[in-house]
Amino acid sequence: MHENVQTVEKAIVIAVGKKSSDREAVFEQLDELENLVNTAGAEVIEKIYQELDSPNPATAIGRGKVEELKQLIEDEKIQLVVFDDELSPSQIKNLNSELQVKIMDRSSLILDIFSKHAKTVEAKTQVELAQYQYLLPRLSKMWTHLSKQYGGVGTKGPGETQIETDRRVIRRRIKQLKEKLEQISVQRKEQQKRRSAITRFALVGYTNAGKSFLMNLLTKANVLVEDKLFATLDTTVRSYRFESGRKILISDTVGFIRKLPAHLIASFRSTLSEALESDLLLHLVDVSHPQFRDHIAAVNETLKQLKILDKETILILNKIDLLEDPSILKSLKKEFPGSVAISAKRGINISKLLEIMESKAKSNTDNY
Ligand SMILES: Nc1nc2c(ncn2[C@@H]2O[C@H](COP(=O)(O)OP(=O)(O)OP(=O)(O)O)[C@@H](O)[C@H]2O)c(=O)[nH]1
Ligand SMILES: [Mg+2]
Repeated sequence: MHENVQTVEKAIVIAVGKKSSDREAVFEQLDELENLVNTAGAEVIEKIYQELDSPNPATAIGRGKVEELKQLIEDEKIQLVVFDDELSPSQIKNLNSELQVKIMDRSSLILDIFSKHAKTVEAKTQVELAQYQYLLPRLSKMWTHLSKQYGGVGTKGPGETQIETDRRVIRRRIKQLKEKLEQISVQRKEQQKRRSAITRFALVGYTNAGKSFLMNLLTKANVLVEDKLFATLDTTVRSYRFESGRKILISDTVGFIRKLPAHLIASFRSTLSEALESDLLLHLVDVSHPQFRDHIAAVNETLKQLKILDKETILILNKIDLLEDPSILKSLKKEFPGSVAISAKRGINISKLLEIMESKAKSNTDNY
């Protein structure tokens, strides 16, 4: 749906929070938003945090801040402003006409990244579905302003076709996309049925936790590993054989993030079906990240939305090579009993992890 990035756009990221908010957490969230903006191909020039008791219904930020922004946009030649929280259609409209630059919120930014990273037919179909679902409720307000407002990073606006489209056309397209995904999911179910006798592990976790790295280490799957958000948008399944000869399947899939748009999660059900259908989850966490506890909560929240509730889960504390002080590891083990601490990169504790996985696989098949 979007063109490629031609020039690096300059961006501002903004968060609005209550006076009582934990400032450190808010700035971490702004850092994450900056990371998302970079991943989408733009450069963050300024990070702004405004404390307000409640967001301004017209412009999210206060009147004075809007004026301040205008000046900054002019001085720094800013082309994009991204808000951490979801904006209402009228807020987008007002901000756009005041500031005369592209306005995005976290949801539309994530959608933009997904659309850029989608490679397979399945991922592309799911992203397109999510984009239309994001657009549909915003259509009435955004209608005449669509050309200016709905566009990804590095694009001037939507494709020409979108401007001309009306709801009916979009609804029809949504229906087609859903049918296409249904077909893909039937094929996937067939494959899954054929493999049902073997215990299946699904890697899940926050984006950039190291899922694909661990997948490659264990199975030589050769999936893409990158120090960027949402490197993986597909699902890869590979078999692994323990030294005893016992075989299991491991899947690697799309990572999660806080405030992942609900329609995006819904659209990705097909890709996530491997996790939905698995016997056990391997929940991988990057414990070197200062906000990793929030990451665990965000992943659990997403699993809940996907109705993956009581699946047996092994919590894997990854990237322990980056912990500065060994005493941190000790207290983490106390805090997360039953977890296993590893470094996929340095190969630390992998045999311990495999031992736990094998014993879980054994009791899983014994239950048949
Ligand atoms: N220092 C360190 N880096 C690691 C470790 N494991 C993975 N990484 C790095 O973390 C980054 C992200 O790894 P990926 O495997 O792509 O992460 P992912 O969880 O698959 O991320 P998404 O596909 O975006 O959801 C890469 O740069 C890896 O090299 C580890 O144990 N220690
Ligand atoms: Mg990955």
